[in-house]
Amino acid sequence: MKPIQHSIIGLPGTGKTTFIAALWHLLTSNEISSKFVLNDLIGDRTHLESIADTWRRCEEVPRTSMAAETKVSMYVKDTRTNEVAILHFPDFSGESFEQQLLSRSCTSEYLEGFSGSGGIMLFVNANDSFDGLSIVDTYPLESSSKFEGEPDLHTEWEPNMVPRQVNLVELLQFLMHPPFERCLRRLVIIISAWDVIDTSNLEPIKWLEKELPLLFQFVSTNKDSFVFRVYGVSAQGGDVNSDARKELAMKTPSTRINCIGPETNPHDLTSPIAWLMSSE
Ligand SMILES: Nc1nc2c(ncn2[C@@H]2O[C@H](COP(=O)(O)OP(=O)(O)O)[C@@H](O)[C@H]2O)c(=O)[nH]1
Ligand SMILES: [Mg+2]
Repeated sequence: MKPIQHSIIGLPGTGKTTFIAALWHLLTSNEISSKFVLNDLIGDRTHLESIADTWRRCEEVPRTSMAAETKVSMYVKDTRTNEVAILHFPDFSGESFEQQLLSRSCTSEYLEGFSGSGGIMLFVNANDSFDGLSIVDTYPLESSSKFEGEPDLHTEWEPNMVPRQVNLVELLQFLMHPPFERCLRRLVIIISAWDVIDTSNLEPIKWLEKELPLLFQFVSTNKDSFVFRVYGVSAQGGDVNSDARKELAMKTPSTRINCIGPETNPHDLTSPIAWLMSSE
């Protein structure tokens, strides 16, 4: 049996914890068929049970603080090949990625996560309408709130001063240089909160190309470092802080999940990970 560590990259609020919670529910409930199933229960499941419980109640999962970072493990069996694997996912806090961008250094645990044969899930949130605003867009706002001629006292750089896609490209670029091993990595880009997209047959890859063109261009051109797929995922099924919640709560929980992209059934959240594990 091979233990596989998949790594997760994503800034705060991009749907990482909600994805893991929905995945755990899907694997433990057997409500729908999926590309892989749970083979056995291993390890400490306290964190998984707790976030999946919240998810089942149609509530927002708690924010993952840096202190609450955990690695979760799932012992699964591929339903097509009967191969078994232990999947490890670190539920990193988004702030730890911001910290990495600020200090240009990472923890040994993060480095180790990229040393095996596992793939990467990179999260972006479709509900993030402010990304891509450039200094040209924000200048009128900023200049009206300042006295003319006032010097800009803010000199220290922070990740939120540039669009999030710039930070994501930077995080991927780190993986292409030592101490990370130079190799071809499988990467799935998960566009979370896909339910906010109102164009029903838009392909997730097209959304990425239009909304995050820098990230799209980066992964498309660095073919010797990344082979990628894009999925649109609604792990919650909708906005649980809106009127939609009542309707969501009446559904069989796993059917709230939507996963749009290559080779997937509509509710099968295991498809992106199954591709990370496959060798096709
Ligand atoms: N509409 C919608 N919102 C979502 C979905 N998944 C997550 N969110 C929201 O996105 C925010 C961040 O989610 P979370 O999983 O905590 O992100 P993390 O910080 O990356 O772990 C929360 O406000 C969630 O309610 C979804 O499928 N649909
Ligand atoms: Mg989180």
